Amino acid sequence: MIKIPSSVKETLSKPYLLTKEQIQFYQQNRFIKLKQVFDEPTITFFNDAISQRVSLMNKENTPIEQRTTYGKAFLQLFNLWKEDELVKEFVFSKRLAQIASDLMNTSGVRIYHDQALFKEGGGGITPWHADQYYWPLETDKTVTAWIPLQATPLELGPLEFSAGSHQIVEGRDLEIGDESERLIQQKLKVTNFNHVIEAFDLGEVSFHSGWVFHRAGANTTNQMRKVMTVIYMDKDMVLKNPENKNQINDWNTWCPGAKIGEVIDTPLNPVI
Ligand SMILES: O=C(O)CCC(=O)C(=O)O
Repeated sequence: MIKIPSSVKETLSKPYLLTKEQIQFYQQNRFIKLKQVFDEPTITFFNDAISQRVSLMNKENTPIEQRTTYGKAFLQLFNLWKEDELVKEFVFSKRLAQIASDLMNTSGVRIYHDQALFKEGGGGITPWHADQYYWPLETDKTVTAWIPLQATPLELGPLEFSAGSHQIVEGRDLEIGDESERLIQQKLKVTNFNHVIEAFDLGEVSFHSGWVFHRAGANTTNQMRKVMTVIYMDKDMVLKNPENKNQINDWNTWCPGAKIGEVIDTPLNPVI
């Protein structure tokens, strides 16, 4: 069995100190990109581990041109931490969880779930959307760590943000697809929110909250854009009455057994 090198283990738990300005930036814009969250050996090690797990879990075999816009955006595999002890160490990284908690100003965070999002060579755009439309969660204290497993230039389709757009309510109720891309883009055009489209260095990680609008460009290369994500919520997050079929599905899938009006404290949602 492959073991995680001790220096990589240390990196996963080493604190990453945020400045007051960085926390303020996140609070205002509801996203932040942080450089050097992980070093090269850590990314290389988990690129291998996560890629292997994705290969084992992936069941998509429809040719890309025959898929929907959502299907063209990425291969999407969930809760790798349940399947793989190595990947679990990464998803349960105290360094990442501490950043998530500090940005949201909570006393701790729980895992909502994790996802690998592998945009294939020739893969399409990820349409504009806000994640929390899918989540039966009472407050906006939610954040996704988006962790590229390689340096990610614009050609690979890095994540893009509409800075501060969590203030817009219109468009929140749209599923990811052609309509969300068109309507949200139209809406954002007539606002002053900055559309941030930047490459990611190796080891750079972004954090975005549940209601901020974001998208990604197409992957115009013939190389996979490999990304791991971890979705955190406030450790005191309460389950709300689901408002749509996606939220019912999320309840059954990511926090089965949780009760409406109570803190979500199931075996799938450990405090990190
Ligand atoms: O990786 C992508 O293309 C999209 C990611 C995303 O929308 C998310 O992590 O919330």
